[in-house]
Amino acid sequence: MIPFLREAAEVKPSGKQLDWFDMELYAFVHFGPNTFTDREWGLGTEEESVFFPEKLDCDQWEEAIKAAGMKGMVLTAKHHDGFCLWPSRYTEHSVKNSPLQRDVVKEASDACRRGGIKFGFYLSPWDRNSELYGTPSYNDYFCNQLTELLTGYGEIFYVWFDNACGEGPNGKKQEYDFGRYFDLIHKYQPNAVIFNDFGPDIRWCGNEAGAARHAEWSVVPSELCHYSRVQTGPGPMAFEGDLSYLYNTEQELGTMPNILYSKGLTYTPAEIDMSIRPGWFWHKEENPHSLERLFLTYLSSVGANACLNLNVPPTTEGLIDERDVKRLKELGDLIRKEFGAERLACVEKLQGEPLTQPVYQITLEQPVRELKYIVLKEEIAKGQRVESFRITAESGSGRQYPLYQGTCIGHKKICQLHDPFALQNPLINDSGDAIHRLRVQITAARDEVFLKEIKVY
Ligand code: FUL
Repeated sequence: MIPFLREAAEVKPSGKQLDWFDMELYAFVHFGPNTFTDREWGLGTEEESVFFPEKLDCDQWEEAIKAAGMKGMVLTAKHHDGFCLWPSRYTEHSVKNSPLQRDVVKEASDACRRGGIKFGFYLSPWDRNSELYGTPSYNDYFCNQLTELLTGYGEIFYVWFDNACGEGPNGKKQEYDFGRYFDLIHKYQPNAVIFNDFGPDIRWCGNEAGAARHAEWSVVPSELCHYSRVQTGPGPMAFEGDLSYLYNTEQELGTMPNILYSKGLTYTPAEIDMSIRPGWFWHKEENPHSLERLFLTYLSSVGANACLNLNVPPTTEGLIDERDVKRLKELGDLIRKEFGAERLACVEKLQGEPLTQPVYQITLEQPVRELKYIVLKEEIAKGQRVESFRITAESGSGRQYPLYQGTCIGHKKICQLHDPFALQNPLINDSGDAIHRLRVQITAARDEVFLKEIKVY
């Protein structure tokens, strides 16, 4: 074993990253002047009077979100237009000068607490309204606003920074002082995870289409996640190559060829962010995506070592659109139906296998002709280690056949074996020979493997 791979296997998540991973699915809420002007990016010149959600009811948001099984809400406290959903002391461009005259951040965070889900916020550093934008004083302004949000709304689980850096009203771009922003969060909300395209705690997956990579490693080169804490020395080929080209959109990030060239590794898992509709903000003409698309997104994000931040935008009335409410409920119902009851089985680790290639035998209590999913989890508190695995089935007569091949496992890998939307699912085994046993064989790992869970559905 190359010693560096052992070191890579030891790269570990923080406690708050583990808590975040367990949330799996939570809601983005894009709301602001854009909702009323039918835009995606506001100009910053909108009158405060446009913002008037007459039926605003954050409990209705919370209920809709919870029906999908989501465990948190991330509200756009300020989008690129600079309008604040809370009455900030540092600008006039906020709810305080709108006909609403209410604090939306307070109402949303209170609704989350009442409903037992977590609350976090998105704060756009790009501000098309502030006259200070593009000058060093803007960082002070931004820190003041950030402090208001960190200190006035109870426990915050997540601070989501948009990396967009466009021009402000004076035509200048801003140099963001992210180090200073992060320090404030560490000071006031030490349990909050921070999202930014390049870490420190959570990184962007590189697309808004809902897809994780085939191998979505949480352990990635520091060349990509330069805001995260580096936990290893340089890879064995670090000085024979260069990874400075790495960007979130690369297909391979944490895979072996890259980590061997890296100057050091960080633990920075991916979030998949996507909207339930085509736009991030609500537009009357848009409809929610199909249940099929949303469920497949769930499988390809939560089921591929990432979390899903699914955006649900309130309407001009200040309510989640009934079409979206219905879709969220359908999604929650389907997830509960597909993963509500696992098959009883006895899992044993076979003796005598190499530590990096263990084999687990799963004996089903009742033989079955069809399986829906096999869900695997690694003990990620010990690091992410599995590089590849295969699953085989064994019939009563001892016949063995392949079921699935995969790469990463990490927090959770959902191996999909059926299509819940097909009119008739082809039986995995139509020979009349039911499946009695399964074998999960790890074919490569960076060090000793610790699987936490194998569940069969
Ligand atoms: C992007 C923004 O420009 C979009 O408007 C949206 O907020 C998305 C989540 O992030 O960078």
